[in-house]
Amino acid sequence: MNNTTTFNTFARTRLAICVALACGTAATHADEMTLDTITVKDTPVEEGAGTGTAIDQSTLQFLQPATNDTATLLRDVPGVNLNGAGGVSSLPAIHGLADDRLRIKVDGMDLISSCPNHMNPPLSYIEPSNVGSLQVYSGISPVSLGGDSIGGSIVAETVAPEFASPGEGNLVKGEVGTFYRSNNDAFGGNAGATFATEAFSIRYSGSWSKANNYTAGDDFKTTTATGVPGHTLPLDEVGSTAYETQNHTLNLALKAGDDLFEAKLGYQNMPEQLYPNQRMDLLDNEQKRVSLGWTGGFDWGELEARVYHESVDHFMDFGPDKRFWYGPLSQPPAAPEIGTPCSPVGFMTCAAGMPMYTESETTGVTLQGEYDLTDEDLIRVGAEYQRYRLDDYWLPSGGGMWPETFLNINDGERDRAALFAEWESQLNASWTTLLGVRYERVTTDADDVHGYAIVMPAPGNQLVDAAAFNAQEHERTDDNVDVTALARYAHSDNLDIEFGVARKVRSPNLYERYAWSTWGMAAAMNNFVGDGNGYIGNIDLDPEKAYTVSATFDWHAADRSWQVKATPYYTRVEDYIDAVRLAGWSADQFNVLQFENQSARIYGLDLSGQMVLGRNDWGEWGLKALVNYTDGENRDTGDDLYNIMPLNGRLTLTHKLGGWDNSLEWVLVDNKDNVSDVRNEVETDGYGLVNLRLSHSWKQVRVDLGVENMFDKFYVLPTGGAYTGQGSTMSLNGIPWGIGVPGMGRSIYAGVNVTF
Ligand SMILES: [Cu+2]
Repeated sequence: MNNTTTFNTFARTRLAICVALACGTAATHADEMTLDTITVKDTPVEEGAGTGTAIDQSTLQFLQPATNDTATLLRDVPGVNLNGAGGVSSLPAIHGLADDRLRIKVDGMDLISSCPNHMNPPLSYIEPSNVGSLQVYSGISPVSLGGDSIGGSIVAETVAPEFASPGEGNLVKGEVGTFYRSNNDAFGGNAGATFATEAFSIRYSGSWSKANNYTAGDDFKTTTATGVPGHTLPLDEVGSTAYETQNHTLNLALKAGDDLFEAKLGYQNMPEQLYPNQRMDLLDNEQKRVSLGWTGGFDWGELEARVYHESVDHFMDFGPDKRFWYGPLSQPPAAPEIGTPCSPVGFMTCAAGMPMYTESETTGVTLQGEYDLTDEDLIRVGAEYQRYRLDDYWLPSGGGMWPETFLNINDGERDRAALFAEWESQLNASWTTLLGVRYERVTTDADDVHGYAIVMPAPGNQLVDAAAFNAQEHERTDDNVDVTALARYAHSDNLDIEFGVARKVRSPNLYERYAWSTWGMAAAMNNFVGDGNGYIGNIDLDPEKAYTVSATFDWHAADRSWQVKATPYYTRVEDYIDAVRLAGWSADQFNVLQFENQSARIYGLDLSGQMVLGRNDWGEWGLKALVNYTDGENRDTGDDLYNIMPLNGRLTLTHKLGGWDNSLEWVLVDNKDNVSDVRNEVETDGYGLVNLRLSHSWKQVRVDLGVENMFDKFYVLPTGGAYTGQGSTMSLNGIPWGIGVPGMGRSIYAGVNVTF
């Protein structure tokens, strides 16, 4: 068994365990349970049946030089699209559900974004070059991998420990890599080193990357903001898209008989990540994490335990592009040079700073066991506990934002305790079932707050709002029950069918419950969706409850030389946390909204296929295709849900010859005219992009060369939110409404990786 082996869905967790064990002791066990072991060749993305998709090493290697944003490694997975954010932290969406609605695990930890703009989502802590495995459960994810989420699950692991082969002495190996991308002068490098004996393994890996703002495609140099006559913004350079980040990990592993002990330490230092769709920029993020794990094999099955701790120090203020005030609209300004010093230039003046701090501590314990009931039945039980503490406060500065410190979330607490059980059963040669139930208790709380002012004058109703918040009981306890039932049916050598139903529950996050200020400026700071609006929390929010039914039909040749998969799905979410209008709401502008439970439904279809075209003197040729369709509606208001990707597809021609591995991609996206009215979401035009990727591998050297957006097409990201990347952002409508964030223009990239 190796990494190019795809298992059926239910054996998927076993693959994860196998990867964690470097396919050692668990391999035999996993093989036993594998009903249908399929080796997929010549395809960068491995697709399991239905819910699970493992992204293989060749795809990871193929995309690594093109991106520092780990979430973008998921771009070929059916049902997944990416919501634009900062340059290294886009938010994956599965079937229209994103962010906290998904369960994203990094090395077994349920990491939480600690920022009122969710600038530090879980995958931003793992650099693409250090991703060892990435698995997506886009349909119904088993309760053992879900919890406190209503969409799918993403399981990311850093590179698994390697041990020396018996009798071959110590293992010493390393790698170094570097890349450059032309559009935004992105440049960086990574290095890794492993030393291992047969029982002990230590691996360090580190990476650094830095990029300037990117430029949009060449069709337009400027665009006129809708509804703001004469006000133009320079859009060739997309403001607030630069970044710089550094990641280090140290992984230790010890093998003793059937036991594996692991310690994983991580450190991130991110000096800058600017945001084109938020009013603030990340100007420092420091994360420290440690995860200790033990996996033991027994006659009856296996046991896995983990303890982890993470601390995050996050700081936001205005990056260089947001420090300018454009002046009166009667005097449209010339395009300011990015990075011009802060002294007044012409009629422009400087925006004062607004220092904002977010600090969190997360501690977790997980225990999971697998018990072999019979040869055909397996029971998986587990318990999890997570303790999360959050402080979000803004130091006094100028412009009404003083003299005290604004307490946005004061001593926030969110604790989860969960128990689950799963029963996996092979009924006969063609039927497998998985039944799971999970109970989770989520308790949230926060202390009393105050704004910048504790006596009059206090702009924005701060005294009244704080008093109203403080008068309420803050603690809330949710008892959440998840149930999933999945079945897989192997109809013939050419057709597999998998189907399932699930109830999944997610409790509100701390910002959704406890962000308290109705002041436009303060509310605009609480926004995880990048739409430019302000949000007010709601203590009385109930957990979201999603009921999903989905099926996957997988037609294929017996040897998988061709394959077509279709996954229709339908989800109804009771108490979906959407936003509602408040007094003063108006069309075609930014507004202050409040979180409210409503009813929503999402349906759609993922279609994917691949075929071998043939082989000639010039190599092996193949074709892959992918189509995603999602439709989301608020059932209470009839409004469309926010940030739903329009119909989109991808056609890829693949080519292999000797050490060459190449592809030509054609990405097609439809117009977006189903938009959220309550959020004044901007419509976007359809577009097509062409990407070319070439790679050549020798024994120790790999070279990648490619061009993305080959024809330098101008386009606007359909789920990239509102462009707020330039000018002073503190006044809710001081920046023009109606502009989406443009995507990147042509970019040529090159990467080299050397192993030794
Ligand atoms: Cu932030």
